[in-house]
Amino acid sequence: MVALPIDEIKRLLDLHPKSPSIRYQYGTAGFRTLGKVLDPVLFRVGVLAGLRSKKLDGKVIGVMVTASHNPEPDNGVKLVDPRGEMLESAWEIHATNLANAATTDDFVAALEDFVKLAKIDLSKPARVVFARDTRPSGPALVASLKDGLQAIGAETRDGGITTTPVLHYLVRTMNTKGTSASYGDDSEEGYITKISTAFKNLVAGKAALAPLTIDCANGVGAKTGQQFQDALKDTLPIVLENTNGVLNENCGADYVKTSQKLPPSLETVLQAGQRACSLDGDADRLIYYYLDERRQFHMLDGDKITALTASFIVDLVKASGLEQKIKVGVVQTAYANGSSTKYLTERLPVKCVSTGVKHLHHAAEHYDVGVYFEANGHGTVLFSPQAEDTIRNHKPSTPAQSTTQTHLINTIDVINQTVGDALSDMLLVEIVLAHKSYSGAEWDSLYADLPNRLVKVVVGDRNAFKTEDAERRLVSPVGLQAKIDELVRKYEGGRSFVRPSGTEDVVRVYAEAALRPQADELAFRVAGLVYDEAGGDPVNRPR
Ligand code: G16
Repeated sequence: MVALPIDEIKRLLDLHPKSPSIRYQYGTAGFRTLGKVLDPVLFRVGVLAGLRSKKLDGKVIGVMVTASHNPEPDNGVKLVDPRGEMLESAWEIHATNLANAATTDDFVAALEDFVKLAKIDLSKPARVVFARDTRPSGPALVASLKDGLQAIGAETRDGGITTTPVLHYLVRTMNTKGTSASYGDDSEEGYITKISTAFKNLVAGKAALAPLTIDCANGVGAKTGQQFQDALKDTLPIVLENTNGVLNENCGADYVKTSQKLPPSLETVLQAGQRACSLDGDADRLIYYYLDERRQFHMLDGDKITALTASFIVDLVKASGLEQKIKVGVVQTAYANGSSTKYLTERLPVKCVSTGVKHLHHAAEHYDVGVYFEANGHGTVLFSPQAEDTIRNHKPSTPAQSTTQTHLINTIDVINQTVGDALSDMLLVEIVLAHKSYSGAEWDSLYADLPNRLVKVVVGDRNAFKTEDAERRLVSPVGLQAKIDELVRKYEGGRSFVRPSGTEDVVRVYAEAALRPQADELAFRVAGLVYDEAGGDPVNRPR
């Protein structure tokens, strides 16, 4: 029986002490808080990643160091399972327990208990690939992660500075290398080549694409965007903006979605009628927009991306003669605009799940082709292995069917199915716009969004907020939902819900209504109810 290398773990753990006053939580997208307090967490995550790999017989596990859309001083870390999906949720609680073990002895005891409980065979190898975004706190956190990986004896690969979706891609390609399920070459170049080749195939013969401006949120997407720029050249002229200022400040997908306006830095850059898009800090979210002739801003968010891409795939499936064999479905969250849900349910099966890619991804796996995008622009399209086989092995009966079958195959390759990927999603959008000859305005006119508003409320303890019905209703604090219901009834087309964020120490309030002033008023009144109930300085905020 191989035992845990306790002495080595203790020696290295002592270099990364935990402050007793901080409580960490593995949330919607891993651990996320101020970068300067994450050092002990990274070490422990390194050990856990090694154990996860051993549990899965030495399959490669990914670790991404990022806080995505959060402000620059924040950082975070999340684990990626072998097919490139998020860590199995049953392990999240163990991640939280290990992160919070107070002393070296507590950590070792928790580790030993966990190894027994999870029946981990320590003689198995551990293989881990990690990467980070551009945050200043990244290098020190990666050093701590490496100590954790060394302590558990993991074989490691450093993916360097790259986007979250590239890291997910690396995990999947490393695990499928040389098998019939191979997902591509296991390198960043392999990722760029696979996606850009499929893109070029899909737009070949279409009218030349107008230049596309990308707001890179001053994040790592600028680097990968540049790689696509080099690979695509004139096929898609790309203009990169916000490439090296303060991360996510007054720019990026979250800024645009939440404030519903253009990043100020694009005001002088963007021409009327021209389309542009924003990535977030680690390039896994995408929001499009354009200015009309009066230079009025129009946003094309994750819901609009769903409507556009799902209908394109449905059309290709039909035109290939596969309509009876392949069913396309959609997954959304409570944040989906009511108009989008109405539009989509009239055409396709639609499921609503809790916020967080892991929930959407799993629900999408139940369809032959599952299209999932959160309204915030985080999402992708999943083809089940059977659907993919059916598409690839289909015998078309006409030349037209053969062409669309090839389009479908290229569409599969342009999409990063491991996780939401802003740049791959962006190329998918560009393909659909090219095929349908749509301008931003034509895409926008698929349906009209209900006016909506998203606000944050700072509360003493966000964990006091518990929800049900895919986060559409509050069960705790008791009585608050009834007050929200009473308010909502007063607004035509009103809808509002409240949920604790899993990535920031706040409670989020969403509201929509038939008219803009009403949506704003409803959001602020519901926020007022939340503040009266629980507002205050967060008890757990690290300083
Ligand atoms: C993460 C998750 C998303 C989620 C978002 C906001 O995105 O991956 O699924 O929608 O957080 O979550 P919450 O409302 O719980 O804070 P990102 O882009 O920040 O990694």
